[in-house]
Amino acid sequence: ASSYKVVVVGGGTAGLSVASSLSESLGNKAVAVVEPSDVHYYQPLWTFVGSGLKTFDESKMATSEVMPEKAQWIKDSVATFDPKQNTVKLANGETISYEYLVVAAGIQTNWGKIKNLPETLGKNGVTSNYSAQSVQKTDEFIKAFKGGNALFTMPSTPIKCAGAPQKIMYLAEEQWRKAGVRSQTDIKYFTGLGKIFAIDKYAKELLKICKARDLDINYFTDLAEIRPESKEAVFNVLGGEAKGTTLTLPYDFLHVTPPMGPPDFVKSSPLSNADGWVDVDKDTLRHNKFANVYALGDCSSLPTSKTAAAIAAQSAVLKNNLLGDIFGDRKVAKYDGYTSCPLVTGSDKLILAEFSGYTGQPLETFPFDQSKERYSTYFLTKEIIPEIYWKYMVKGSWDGPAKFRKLFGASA
Ligand code: FAD
Ligand code: UQ1
Repeated sequence: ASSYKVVVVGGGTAGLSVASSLSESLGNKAVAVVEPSDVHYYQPLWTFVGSGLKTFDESKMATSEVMPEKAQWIKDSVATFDPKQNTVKLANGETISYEYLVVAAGIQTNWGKIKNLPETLGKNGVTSNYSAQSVQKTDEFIKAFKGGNALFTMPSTPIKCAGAPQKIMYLAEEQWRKAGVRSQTDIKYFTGLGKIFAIDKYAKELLKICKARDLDINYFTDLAEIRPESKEAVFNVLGGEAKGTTLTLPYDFLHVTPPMGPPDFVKSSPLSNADGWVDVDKDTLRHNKFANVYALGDCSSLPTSKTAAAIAAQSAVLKNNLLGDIFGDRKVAKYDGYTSCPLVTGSDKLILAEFSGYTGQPLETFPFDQSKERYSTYFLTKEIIPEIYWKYMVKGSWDGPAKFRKLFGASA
């Protein structure tokens, strides 16, 4: 069996941000990245792709181009973990051994949990920005829409980028207004949760926008089924007076955010906690049972909201602590729960939520109130951060904006 100093499982945002620096520090072929996909996606761009503000091509890069030069790319999936033996087994049956393991396998989108969704996605007005296969359909269906009932959903499960299900609603509403079909259109948002956004500072502003733009927000209402023949969506009501009943509504346009959860192969492994996520310490990112295992990003148990922005901060902590294990030359670093969600509210404005998922307190970079809609933060998110991602983050040299926050002396 082949053997590596470090095996990284997953070459997405989290895996590459770790593997690039580690392979620089540890030398040629000391680090292996197990990643089955030929294509690497910058998923945060999909909000812009789904609204026609960026092209799909701008969101992708060949994996071969972003894979760190000194890392060994193993183009396969991990099937099982055996942390007692320090090995992983690949789908092709091969076993690989490691001294240190980093799990960065992302979150699993469970399309099949909504009845009829897999077969209706991308057809007759049903779409989702959460898939490379359907994100361009969102733009197509928004532009073709001639009025009627437009529904946007958010599930009750944890998801990546908790703001994305509503960002596309704001962008669609603006387009329909400009196209002159808004007055014939009823827009409804359904979330399985009890709030529009977890942090009140931003939720308050978002609710003002929804009110002003006549967007009807419904809580504890979780999409369960699509009936493509009658063009109806069926929701389970999870709270309030109608709890336990279902709600059936006609749609002409339906943007679905599918339920998500830990990847099956993580959930069924000895690495998972009771909820199925890789069970790591929230400060150090080290596994709670296996000391030579770390995890970060969407597949981890870290109790903060799952974003690329969070990974920038996590990655710096993980690399420090793992290299500390190897070289014994540095202090333990701790992750503060930083995460960010650029809430696009139109084609020229955005609310830049930045906060700690650990304290629930804002951790804003800039010395102005980021809960107000601005063009500057829109431009930053659409034009600057993608550059940062491709030039620095996948190369391991973007730790997030904490140093700018300290420089500007803004909040906390
Ligand atoms: P991923 O980047 O998804 O990578 C996981 C990798 O693991 C994949 O490459 C996959 O092929 C691989 N893998 C899976 N199974 C296996 C296996 N068995 N073996 C080996 N490899 C495997 N974040 C922000 O910060 N800001 C935003 O504005 C934002 N907007 C978003 C909008 C949308 C529509 C979406 C979908 C996401 C958005 N995000 C945003 C979230 C962000 O994209 C994710 O949080 C981030 O990509 C997670 O990184 P990850 O490495 O954990 O997972
Ligand atoms: C960020 O660092 C990041 O990762 C590259 C994102 O992912 C797309 C983000 O959306 C945001 C907002 C940040 C935070 C960066 C700054 C400059 C505030």
